[in-house]
Amino acid sequence: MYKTLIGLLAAFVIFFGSYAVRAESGKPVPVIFDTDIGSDVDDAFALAMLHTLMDRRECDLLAVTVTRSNPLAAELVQMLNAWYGHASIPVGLVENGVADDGGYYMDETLKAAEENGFTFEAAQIENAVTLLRRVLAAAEDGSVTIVQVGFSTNLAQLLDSPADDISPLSGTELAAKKVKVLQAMAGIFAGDYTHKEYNVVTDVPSAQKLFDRWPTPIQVSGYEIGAAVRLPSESVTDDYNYRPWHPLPIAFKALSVKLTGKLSDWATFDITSVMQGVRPDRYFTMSQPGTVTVEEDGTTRFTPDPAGRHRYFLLPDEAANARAQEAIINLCSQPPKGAER
Ligand SMILES: [Ca+2]
Repeated sequence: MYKTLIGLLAAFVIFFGSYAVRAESGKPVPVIFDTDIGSDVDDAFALAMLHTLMDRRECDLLAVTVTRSNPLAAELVQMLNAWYGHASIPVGLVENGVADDGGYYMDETLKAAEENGFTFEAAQIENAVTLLRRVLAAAEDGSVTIVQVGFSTNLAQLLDSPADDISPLSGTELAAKKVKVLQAMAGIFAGDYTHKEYNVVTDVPSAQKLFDRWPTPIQVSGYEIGAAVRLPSESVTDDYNYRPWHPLPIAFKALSVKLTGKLSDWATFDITSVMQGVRPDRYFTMSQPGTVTVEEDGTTRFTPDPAGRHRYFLLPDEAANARAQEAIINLCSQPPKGAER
């Protein structure tokens, strides 16, 4: 009799114990997206995927901070947020940043919004570091995933930011206290190590500071990962026709035609960091721990070290690559819910 009761009790504890674990893991991942949107188009698709994952209650996009030193980039983020029905997400813009060029598709995409009569209300664009400090100060300890898919300018400035009215903590202390993991698309860790990856080489001092001083774990999607997992151009032409107009195919076509003269399959660099941030270890496996070093010329080096805070994405095998590609196709093109457009 007692045995049965104990058995029942044990079954009860196991059942509800595992339920509690699942309920906990079902909480949306709080995400800050830091992007150099405007040159390559993977930033726009990565942002679209975040909106989809937000609709699915898998993530909560707390803020988007822009590292491209061009107000058009922040306006484009506001427009995309609004198009996906999340116009109230705060947007920050870098100060004293790099890369003020107009990129390859910002004009065309914003113009399409105007021509289609798409209007929206959004909060004023603010200073990126101020926004980062405010959002981190308000977050639960150890909860935030930052996805950095451009230059390291904003996060390096955050590390240097002193205590202020927003928080008595310095930026480094705030990051240590509030951030769970930093997902970064940067560098190269397989193949041609002399390759100077764009996000790193565009602002070497900030990348050096980030990998030297960022206080939490960093998982790095190197150039080789996004280059290996392709977004098929057929998906962009076929899967986004559910609305009278859609900003993603417009951005994609403008970029692809400018750079390759036609519609081409595209690399998925920034998208892979979003996937690992919101659905950790589902599509990609990580290296052993170690330390990423950024050289003066912008090349990157990984030194294994059991006490290191950094890991890089390992190249997916054929089956894992196909799984990741299918998820990208479906999640990036998923129709948003609840928005007027
Ligand atoms: Ca990018």
